Amino acid sequence: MITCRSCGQGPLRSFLDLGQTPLADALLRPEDLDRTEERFPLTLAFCSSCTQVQLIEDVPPEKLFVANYLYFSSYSDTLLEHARRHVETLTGTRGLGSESLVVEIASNDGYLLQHFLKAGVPVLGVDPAPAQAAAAVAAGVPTLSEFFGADLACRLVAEGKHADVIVANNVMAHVPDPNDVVAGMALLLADDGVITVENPYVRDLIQHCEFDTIYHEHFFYHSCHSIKALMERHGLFLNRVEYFPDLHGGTLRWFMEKTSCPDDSVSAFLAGEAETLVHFDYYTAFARRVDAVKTDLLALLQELRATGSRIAAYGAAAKGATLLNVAGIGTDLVDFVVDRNPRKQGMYMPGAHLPILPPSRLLEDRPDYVLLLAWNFKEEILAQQQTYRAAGGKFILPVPSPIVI
Ligand code: DWN
Ligand code: ZN
Repeated sequence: MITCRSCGQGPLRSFLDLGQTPLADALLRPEDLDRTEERFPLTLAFCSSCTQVQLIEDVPPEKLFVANYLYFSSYSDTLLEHARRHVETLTGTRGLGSESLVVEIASNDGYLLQHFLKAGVPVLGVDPAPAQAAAAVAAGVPTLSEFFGADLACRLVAEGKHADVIVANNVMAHVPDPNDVVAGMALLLADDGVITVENPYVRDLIQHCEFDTIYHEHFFYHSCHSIKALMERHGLFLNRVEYFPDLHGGTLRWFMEKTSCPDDSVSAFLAGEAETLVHFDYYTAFARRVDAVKTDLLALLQELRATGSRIAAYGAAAKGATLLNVAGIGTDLVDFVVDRNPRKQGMYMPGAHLPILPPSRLLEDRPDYVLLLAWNFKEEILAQQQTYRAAGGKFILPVPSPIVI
């Protein structure tokens, strides 16, 4: 029996097998194209004991988040504004000031902590990806380039540090040992402090068929029940839930503290989940729906190509790698991907080997259609691409079902 990474029990019941895929963020250099890419099974399962949805197989985090990890948070204005608003609210509601300390786990390039610094609040970032940590330090954000866990928390406490706020955005899906991370949070958090955790909501993944957000970096796919169980195991209590339907395909922000004082949002979400996603039956039809989206998308692209249309894609996103590889979309259907992260330009998508070019190529090459791999930033990207669309260019949204807009 394969046991659950969160509660240590199970059994785990798989409900979606996406095959063997390359690591979604392992973009290729030109000289890598002839080499064999490592592939790993991508299978999603449900824990019968704590209801945590998770991948069955482990890929070592060092393979995922260190060497050539090119995801930088600051390439989305939407995300930057979301982070700024969160900092503004926390600074006000928690009365943060020069005597406070905010720690962010997976602080990336300082995209969020920079706003606390501007408000005069001391910060500490923690991120194992060297390029992102270096970019944060260069931007004036103190950052430790290592993985967060109980060991690092002990060292910080031994230095007399306690966090008034701990922020963990898009990281509690990414850690193979969540109990070590949460134990560290509990150690580091001041007695009257607050932890805010943000992750895509597993309910929206299932409801909107966002199967492309499944990749090896994401060990976990969280619900309020799964986060609550994980946190309570370490003396932390879920006191508030906020929902952002348009962020990353549907994101929840959970607030935890050392004393239990849940507001109505907690009972509302838990009640909704009690009828749905805490039961295995909720997931059993998902595989068939994923197959339908894959089939429909492939048929649409093949039909467009058969009539002589040229197709590109937008967003060298991790979710884009899953979509291309799981649906079997390659250079036979899509000519290239554009992305505004200069570190990704000149590289190639894992598995599908699509070249990654600057967004300017959409107006230069004028493909007839653009498959929007970064659909989670649809509004921001469509707003940027008004000229391309005004000239007749069309976008294809892949999920929840393929449509041309
Ligand atoms: O958990 C994670 C999620 C939240 O974000 C991380 N593991 C990695 C990342 O996943 P992703 O790569 O699917 O994320 P994005 O942010 O959806 O990727 C968007 C891609 O599109 C980035 O490469 C940046 C690019 N982009 C662009 O070229 N022009 C993005 C925007 C908004 C743009 O205007
Ligand atoms: Zn479990």
